[in-house]
Amino acid sequence: MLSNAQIDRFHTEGFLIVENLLDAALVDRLAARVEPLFNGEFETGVYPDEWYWNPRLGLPSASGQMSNVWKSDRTLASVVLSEKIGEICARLGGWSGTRLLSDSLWRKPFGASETTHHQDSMYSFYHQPQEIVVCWIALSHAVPQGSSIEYVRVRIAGRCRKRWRNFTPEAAAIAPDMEQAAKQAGIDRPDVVQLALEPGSCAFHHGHMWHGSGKNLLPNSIRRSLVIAHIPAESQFKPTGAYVEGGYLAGRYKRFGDDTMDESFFPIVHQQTAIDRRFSMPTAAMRSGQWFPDESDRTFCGSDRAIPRAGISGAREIP
Ligand SMILES: O=C(O)CCC(=O)C(=O)O
Repeated sequence: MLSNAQIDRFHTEGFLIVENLLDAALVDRLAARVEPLFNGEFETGVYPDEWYWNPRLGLPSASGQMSNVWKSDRTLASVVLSEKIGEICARLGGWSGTRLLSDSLWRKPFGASETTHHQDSMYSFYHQPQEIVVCWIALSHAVPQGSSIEYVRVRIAGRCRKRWRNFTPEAAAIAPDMEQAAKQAGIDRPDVVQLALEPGSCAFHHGHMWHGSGKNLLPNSIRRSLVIAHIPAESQFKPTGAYVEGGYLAGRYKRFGDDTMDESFFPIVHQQTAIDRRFSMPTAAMRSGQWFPDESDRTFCGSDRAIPRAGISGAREIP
């Protein structure tokens, strides 16, 4: 599954590239569903939760995005609900199980605008424990200039010489733009790394990881990606009555007086057995030990290391 070195890299860098997560035949099947879906062809008869852009109304160069498309299409569901991906997220997050929070399908043709830098944890406030690990899968060649995902180089606080405690979702909520948030945190020139990923390769990132994508500057190209956001299996909604900024996507499925997250909307995709759980001890120790002493230390900060070349930090150890 994942080596300790990969898990260590994720915790140090905030993201981890895994090459060839999906095989070529599956990627082709997924990619073949993108145009029909944006055209409104929902195989199951269930609409996705969000649907921005369709070929009848949208400008040809506009970005298309759908949320929770797994409900609409079985090919997409086979990957979004994948136990393997859920297990990887559990290993990276140090969880005993994984629950799907949401997916996001992206279609960015030539000329499509940037996705501004943000932290996914800014938009995923309505569950606790408030943790999130995200998998960004390339469904087409993802290259710099072609709107590939890009990360702001960071390190977990415990590993830094200096701690920028303000570089948190809360700070970002005050100053939504990444550079502004970085400046507030004392980071003058945040490093941005643009990934190059083959179709089927992916990057896992921590919910606090600043990321986005540039404009698609490559003529005759459509950049496609599938993004899956996972949370710990035991997650619940925050107690009834709490106002939760950015809680809209998940919050619409909250039942009155009930904090449980309904399996129909937030399915558990992976659950460790009691025997397996022994093997997560080092990760659990990391979470409760020196790396994450408390919630406030779950803060990313800038790195003094060289920007990695895309693709080199991945591994091929996924079965
Ligand atoms: O693929 C992209 O352009 C951005 C995806 C993203 O940042 C997200 O879904 O949160």
